[in-house]
Amino acid sequence: MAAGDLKQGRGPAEPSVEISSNSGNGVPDVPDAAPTGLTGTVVAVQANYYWVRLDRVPTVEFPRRLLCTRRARLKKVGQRVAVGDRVTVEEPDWQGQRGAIAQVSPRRSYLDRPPIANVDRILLVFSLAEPALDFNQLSRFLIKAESTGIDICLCLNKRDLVGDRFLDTALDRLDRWGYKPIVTSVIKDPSLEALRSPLGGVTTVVAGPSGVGKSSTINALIPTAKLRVSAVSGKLARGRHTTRHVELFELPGGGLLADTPGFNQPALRCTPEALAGYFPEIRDRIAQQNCRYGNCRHRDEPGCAVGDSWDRYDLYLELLEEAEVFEEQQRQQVEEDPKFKRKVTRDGQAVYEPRLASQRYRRQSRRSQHQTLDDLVWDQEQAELDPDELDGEFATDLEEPPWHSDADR
Ligand SMILES: Nc1nc2c(ncn2[C@@H]2O[C@H](COP(=O)(O)OP(=O)(O)OP(=O)(O)O)[C@@H](O)[C@H]2O)c(=O)[nH]1
Ligand SMILES: [Mg+2]
Ligand SMILES: [Zn+2]
Repeated sequence: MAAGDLKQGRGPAEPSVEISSNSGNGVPDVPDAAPTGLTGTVVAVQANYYWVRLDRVPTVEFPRRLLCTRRARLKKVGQRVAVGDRVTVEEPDWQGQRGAIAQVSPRRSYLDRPPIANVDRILLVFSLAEPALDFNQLSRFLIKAESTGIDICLCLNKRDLVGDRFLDTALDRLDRWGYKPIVTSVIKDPSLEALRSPLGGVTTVVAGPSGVGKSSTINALIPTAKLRVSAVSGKLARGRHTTRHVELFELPGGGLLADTPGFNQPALRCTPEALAGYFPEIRDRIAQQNCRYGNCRHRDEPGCAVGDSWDRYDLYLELLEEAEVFEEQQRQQVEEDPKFKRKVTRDGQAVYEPRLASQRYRRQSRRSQHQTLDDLVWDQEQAELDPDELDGEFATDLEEPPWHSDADR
């Protein structure tokens, strides 16, 4: 049985899916919310109200959570508030358990599905059986998670359903990919000791296919979370765009966890250049020796340091082809669209920017921009979005991963 740990090292991040270190949310770049004021973390959003968990309260009798509104000034500047945001709270009404968010700190990271700020880690849960471990699917989830630039902790659950031999073979294979998963059984060993250290003190999003035990895992770690556990494993509710609520639950020893609904096939949309950085095997080989040509796609180029003698090589080729098709489609689509213009950045990357248009157009087009140009176009108009439109809830789509990364624009 292998004790898990975190994957080492990162590849070059692709700009379009890179998690921004700045908020891009209209807040000046200050280290953190005012040190003298009341500070806390937004743990849930309900319509225009935000539940803030305060870092500390003046006396123990005071409530630790306040239901807050957002100051009109923040609304005016288009400052959105998301779950995970670090905020300063003013005018606390301790008896009524109310307050007002006066300031939002710059975000370290931002995921847009579900919308959560300051995520430190993705806990990727797969089950060893029921549903059966599908290495191809696991690989796609891993690569999608890698593309966010956020740390990944891989967990293989339902240990009780498989024998030692099966487990060892799976662990060997994942080791060759560069991952050392944590092996759990919520049913047999609900203490989940091995997960406490990687999850302690950080904000983690739990993701993975349906029925693998994500909600069960959170319930075992945080009994007060009381998340719904699906009776029939692996069955997805019918229908697309089901709206769900996102909430951060606090671990008894510190640290925050968010559940997400299961998805079965994440769509990877990235450039061919970025793809290689999402494979630890490629990163490791390149760290030891560079390919002869800087723009090597590691297919069959002369002087390639990566080669073809590794387990996921065929998958890499498959995804490379998908990435090339995706890139070409995006290029054609954008070039034919008079609403966008092509620009080349200082580091030679082609980016597409919306041409200036009327306020009316900008509002109407925002959603379609996101769907079609998601990973390619910087959404410079985010600040103009109605801030209450999406806060705290997210649309799910069976072809989309729940933790799709949207570079914080
Ligand atoms: N045998 C076994 N069953 C488990 C284990 N963990 C969870 N389950 C069962 O697996 C089923 C699915 O668990 P959930 O926690 O709802 O799975 P989920 O990943 O949250 O699923 P979605 O919400 O659909 O994405 C439930 O019937 C659980 O009781 C485990 O370690 N072993
Ligand atoms: Mg669940
Ligand atoms: Zn190469």
